[in-house]
Amino acid sequence: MKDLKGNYAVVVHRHADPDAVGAASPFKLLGSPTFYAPGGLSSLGKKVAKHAGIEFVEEAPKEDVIIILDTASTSQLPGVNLEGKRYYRIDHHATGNIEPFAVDPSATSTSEIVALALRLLEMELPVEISESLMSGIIYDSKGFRLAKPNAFKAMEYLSRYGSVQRAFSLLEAEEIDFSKRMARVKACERLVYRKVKEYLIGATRIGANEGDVARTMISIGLDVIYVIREEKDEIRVYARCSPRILKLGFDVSKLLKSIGEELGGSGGGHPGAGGMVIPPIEVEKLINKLLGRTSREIARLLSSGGKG
Ligand SMILES: [Mn+2]
Repeated sequence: MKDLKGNYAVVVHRHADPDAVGAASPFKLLGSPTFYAPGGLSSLGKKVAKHAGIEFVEEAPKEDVIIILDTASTSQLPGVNLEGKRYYRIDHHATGNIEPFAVDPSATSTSEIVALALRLLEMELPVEISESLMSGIIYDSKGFRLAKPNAFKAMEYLSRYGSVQRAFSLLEAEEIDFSKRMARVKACERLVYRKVKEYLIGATRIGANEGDVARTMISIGLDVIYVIREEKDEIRVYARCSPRILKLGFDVSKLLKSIGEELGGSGGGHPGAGGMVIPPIEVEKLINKLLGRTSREIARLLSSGGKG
């Protein structure tokens, strides 16, 4: 592609993941690209970008030639206008409103498509590029669980130039920071829980990191958790559910909507994750109400045989 000789843009989707970033990495070997992530990078995406030695700008590209990676639709590219530009979409997503250039829906990752093209060109790769591409393949194939022969063909080529082990370690989450660990421990200390048959429901209070605390409480074994955060003139409640209780037909958003309205506020969300904002009340009372109503709802679902 003669377009890749001079200045051009490489663009990845919002919250770009290791596959998008991995697929972008070898372009730094071709001409003088600028890398754009108009919707930012995910935390693992950042880790891979750092490893690859590329910096992304969080804005819309200015260049006339654009390589679009791992992105099928303009809704994934906030603020980007493709009109009048020469663009090339390299991707493994089948459907979207961006004209395809090299799109293979049978590939498990965009990194795989890019790696196989480099393999055809018999490119010798720097170690950080081969490892970034491998991490993209590993990430999107869910650790090879979804991989097809071409993913291994790409891995065979890439592993000549880098370490598979380092590619895996790029995908390990960063160490949890102190404030998060502190919030998790406090949430456990303040946990109030009840057992309803074989289900565990609970509530806790915390001043920050509600989302992480809620996920942690589900991962330690609760089926429904309410994380309460008291602010100056309101109380916020975050809720999460286990897949186990969702199978029963439990919908926490309905419950929070009705309790929220009763208490002069509002609530909603999805069956498995919801929120509620209400005027200040005594937290003990609120916990009793949340757990009481949740127990009754579970009992009702169990007696009606679920899904009702
Ligand atoms: Mn992908």
